[in-house]
This record gives sequence, C-alpha cells and structure tokens, in this order.
Amino acid sequence: MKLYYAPGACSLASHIALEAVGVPYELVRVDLREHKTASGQDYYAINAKGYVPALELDDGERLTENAVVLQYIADRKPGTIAPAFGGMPRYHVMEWLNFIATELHKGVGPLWKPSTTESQRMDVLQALGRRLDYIANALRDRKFLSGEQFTIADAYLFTILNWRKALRFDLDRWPAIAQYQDRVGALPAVQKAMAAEA
Ligand SMILES: N[C@@H](CCC(=O)N[C@@H](CS)C(=O)NCC(=O)O)C(=O)O
Repeated sequence: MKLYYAPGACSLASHIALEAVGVPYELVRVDLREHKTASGQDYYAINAKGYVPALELDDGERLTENAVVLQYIADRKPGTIAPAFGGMPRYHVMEWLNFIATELHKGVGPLWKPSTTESQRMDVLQALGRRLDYIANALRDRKFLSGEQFTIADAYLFTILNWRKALRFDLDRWPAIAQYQDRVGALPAVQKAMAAEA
C-alpha cells in the first residue's frame, strides 16, 4: 500500500493506523501548495479532489476520505484498531469518525485561513469548545474514545488536536483531553509516524 500524505496533515491519522496494524506500506509526500508529489507528479492526477490522504492499494485502486481510509487500514487486521465490522462497537467507532471529520476537522478549517476575521475565529473557538466539552465528558471514565483500546478514532482525534499550536488554541479547560493527547502521543505507532513525518 502507498499512503499519499503531507507532514502533520490529517493524513497523519492514516499513517498512525498503518504503523499500528503493522502492514507494509510506502509513503509518498505531497506538497499541498503545489499539489505535486515529491517526484513532481501532478497530485490531481492521483486524487482529483486534491487533498490528502489517498491510499493506493497494491492493485492500483485508490481510496480517499480519512474516515474510510482509516477503516480500510484497520480491516487489514480485524479487531486490532477497530472492532469487527457489523457490530455496534464498530458503529460507535464510525460515529466518532464522522463526528471528528465533520465537527472537528472541518469545524476548525476556518482557523487555517488568513482571511478569517477575529470575530469569526471566536465563533469557531466557541463551537470547538462545545465539541471539546462533549469529548472530555466521554473521556472521564475511559482511556480512549471507545474504552480501553486505542482505535482509529483516537488516531484521527489526536491528529486534529495536534494542530492546536498552529491554530492557536489550547486544552487548558479540558485537562482530561490534554492527558489523553499525552497518552495517545506516547504510543509507539504514534511516535513512529510523527518521527517519520518530522
Ligand atoms: N474530506 C477529506 C478532507 C481531507 C483534507 O481536508 N485534507 C487536507 C489536509 S488536512 C488537504 O489535503 N488540503 C489541501 C487541499 O484541499 O488542497 C477527508 O476527510 O479526507
């Protein structure tokens, strides 16, 4: 498998998942400003949507969309970083993935844009605060989003919250989430993926 990624971008979640399941994979770095791969290939020719992650399978077929790419990777070793497909525990992981994708990942999108005004920024931070309240409450009695076991939902949440320095927000009001970030960040798969992306 080949993962098209950009350092520190949301593709880091898929990178962590690949490390956690321990399947062989290759990384292809994408310059998201130029939309070109490290070898100069037009990235739109690989993913017409222009964004990372994209996962190329060994037969050349490609998959995009974080929430789906993560599940495809997890299902290479069923039961390791996602519960088996079809049962309620898996639907709850999918519920988290969708929440992270739509409410957090895309929710903080405006914070990346220089054109976002201070008042728009405050609105985004307020909505983010409500989402973080919800997550902190979920984490009060468990180690990871789904319980005692790390899943792809944690890989995704960790990745988005890891942007907080660049996006100028902190977790001071949510110590349970700050501790969770430290806990996930210390996992070997996470350390390895982060080091590889430098
Ligand atoms: N809907 C996509 C969004 C992915 C996305 O926003 N990727 C960002 C990096 S975190 C990106 O590549 N942006 C560059 C671009 O859109 O050209 C997903 O969930 O995978």
